[in-house]
Amino acid sequence: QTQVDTDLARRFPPRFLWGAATASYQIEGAVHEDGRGSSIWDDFSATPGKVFEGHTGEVAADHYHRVEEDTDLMVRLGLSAYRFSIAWPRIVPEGRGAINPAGLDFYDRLVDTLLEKGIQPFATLYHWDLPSPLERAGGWLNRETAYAFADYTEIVARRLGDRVASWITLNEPWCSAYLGYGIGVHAPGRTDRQGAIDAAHHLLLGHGLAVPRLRAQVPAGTPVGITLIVNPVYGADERAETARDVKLAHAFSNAWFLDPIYRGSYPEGFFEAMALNPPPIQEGDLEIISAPLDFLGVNNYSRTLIRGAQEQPLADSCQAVAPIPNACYTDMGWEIYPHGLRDLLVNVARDYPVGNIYVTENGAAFPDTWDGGETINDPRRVSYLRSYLTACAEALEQGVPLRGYFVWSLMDNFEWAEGYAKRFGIVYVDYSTQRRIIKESGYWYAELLNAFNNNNR
Ligand code: PNW
Repeated sequence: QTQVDTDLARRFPPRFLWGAATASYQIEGAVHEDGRGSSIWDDFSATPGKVFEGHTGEVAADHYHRVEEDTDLMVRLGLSAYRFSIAWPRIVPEGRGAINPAGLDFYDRLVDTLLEKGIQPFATLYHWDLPSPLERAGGWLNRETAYAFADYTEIVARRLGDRVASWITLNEPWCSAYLGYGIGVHAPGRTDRQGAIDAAHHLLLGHGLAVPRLRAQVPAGTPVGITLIVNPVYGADERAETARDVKLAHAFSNAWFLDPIYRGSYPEGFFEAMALNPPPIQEGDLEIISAPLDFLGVNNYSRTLIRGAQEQPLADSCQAVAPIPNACYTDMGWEIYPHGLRDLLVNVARDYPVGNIYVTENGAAFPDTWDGGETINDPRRVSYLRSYLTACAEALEQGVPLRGYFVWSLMDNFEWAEGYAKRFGIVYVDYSTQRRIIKESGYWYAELLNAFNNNNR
């Protein structure tokens, strides 16, 4: 085992960045402190029936009060980078207008602490916690939200721009648009498929408007990118119906966002195939959306396998998924398919002018239990990470400009609609005491990073 992982470490180039990722609402808690405003996730999780057993982010992993302890953990793990997100309602509690200095102070201190400990801060500006007042005005269905996001971005960048290593505008706009506005399993819980198309456009517009506002505030050369969920799609057979549905599922899962960002147009025939209308695109929007970026952040957990239907093409990649013989699944019910990460990295780097790529999230939920001992045995997470990192090494060997990898997640946290029932951490959180316990996978990751550092010092 150790031998194999020394060999794995050798397959990554000298300047490769090793990190872990989190998001504000999932770990911070302290939702009423220091002038933070309310977000759509506070509202959604307070709505009965929306989140598993009524869990909320009110306390979460209490990271807001544990920056020293949590950054010490990162040092123990040997991380060279940490990806976190900034809570918009802490910075601009009403979404627009008055700035809350205490919110900026929190992230200022986090960034300084990371730098003191030798860890590069990767900041995501929007990981789903939209200020509630903006949602009451229509949320991402309202074009004005895109302008509010760009204003908020400038406020953050003015304060932190001199120290954040790399910036990510949005995390997974597909989830915000489709899960939040299309099928309502995420905040704000709206169910209107046309709404998802419109929300996606305004998210993309917000991203495009934010990019020059960011660049104007940060030192020249500071990398700016976006993080997308990229879900590789495969056909279960050779039938024409399957090929047609694979194409549509790829457009729905990936090209819906990749095409406007990197080609300045939505995928051809996409809205018609979805039996929906194009969003309200104004002149110049696609030029704004396709502003050049320095890197693409890829989040990947699984794949989609399609078996085409005879009549209707699928209008939703969650349907018409083929049963998979001998497949293994995580606690989320997501198939473990490491080749999918290799394939998507190779394909995205071939099909789009992405420049550099980071895997900004990859990881697995398993039902970990703590018996009061020194660590938690999570062998399935170790083998998941090993297999997906092997896929990254293969992509690198095929010439993919992959510059770093962030495991999801640094620690167990509020897994959105699943509440605290799903654990993604390489560090266990005992929510009754907020004690952190490094899992076996955390020790494994630390050893891998140590082997990497020994090879490259
Ligand atoms: C991502 N899907 O969400 C998010 O960026 C994280 O905040 C989250 O905790 C993590 O992955 C694990 O869920 C996703 O339906 C949500 O394919 C849904 C999907 C993928 C990722």
